[in-house]
Amino acid sequence: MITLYTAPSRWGLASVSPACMELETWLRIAELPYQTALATAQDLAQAPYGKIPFIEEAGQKWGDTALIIERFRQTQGVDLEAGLSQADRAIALAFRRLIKEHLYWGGIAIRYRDEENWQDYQNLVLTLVPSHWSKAQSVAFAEKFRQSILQQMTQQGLGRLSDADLYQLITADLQALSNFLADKPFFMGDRPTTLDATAYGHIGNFIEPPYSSPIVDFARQKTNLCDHYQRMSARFFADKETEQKASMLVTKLAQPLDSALAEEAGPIGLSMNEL
Ligand SMILES: N[C@@H](CCC(=O)N[C@@H](CS)C(=O)NCC(=O)O)C(=O)O
Repeated sequence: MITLYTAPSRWGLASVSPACMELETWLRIAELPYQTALATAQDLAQAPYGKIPFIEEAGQKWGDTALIIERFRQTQGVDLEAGLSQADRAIALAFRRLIKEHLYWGGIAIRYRDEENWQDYQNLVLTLVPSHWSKAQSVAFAEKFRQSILQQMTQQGLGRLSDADLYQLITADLQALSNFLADKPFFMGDRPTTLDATAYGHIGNFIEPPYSSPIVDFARQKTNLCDHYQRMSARFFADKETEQKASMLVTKLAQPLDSALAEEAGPIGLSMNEL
């Protein structure tokens, strides 16, 4: 059995890590059975390439989404690109790189560079921390993690840009994706391919979290990208949505009714009628 080491599921997303959500979606499109494990700080430190997602299979760990997918292509004979021409494969690969190597950093800026959003997002980073750590240790870990991610963004180059310049470049990526998807059900036509898994994991992580940013506003206005996100959720994650709604209901019913009702219902939140 494949174990996928991933980040927590929130806001209706399979994972708050776009790359983890991409790989989980790919496994579902490919219909490969897997189980998930929440990565801890220690898992991350020992992960191949020091990042999530990674998988464990038959006692061996494998890292990097693209390499894992390639490995499954070779070992399991799964090729989601089967039937695409060489030119279409090249286009799909270029879009995947655009999403993972460029657009991704726009999402990093929203969570890690914006002070207000970070105040909330750090709670998710803290889920990596073992429960026996003290509060001071945990807070220090979250801050160090933040600085390491922001440093990666500076080294990549996009971290050196002003918010206005970053907006210009990142929204151009979103516009290009929207133009390319146009009115097709999936990026490469009638069937989902790896690019749909990549786009789904990343676009979802822009539009679902309750973080304010002009980039998020722009993404939410791209109706065909939002519709693609909904289509992928309904087709591949209908079970997770039901699961999350059920666990939110239990949490809300455990709260005093007034505060549960006062809470704003997010994209997967419960409306007052559902309560
Ligand atoms: N190219 C890698 C990128 C993975 C990646 O960037 N993972 C992030 C979470 S989305 C991570 O582990 N960041 C922690 C770190 O860089 O220390 C893949 O697609 O698997």
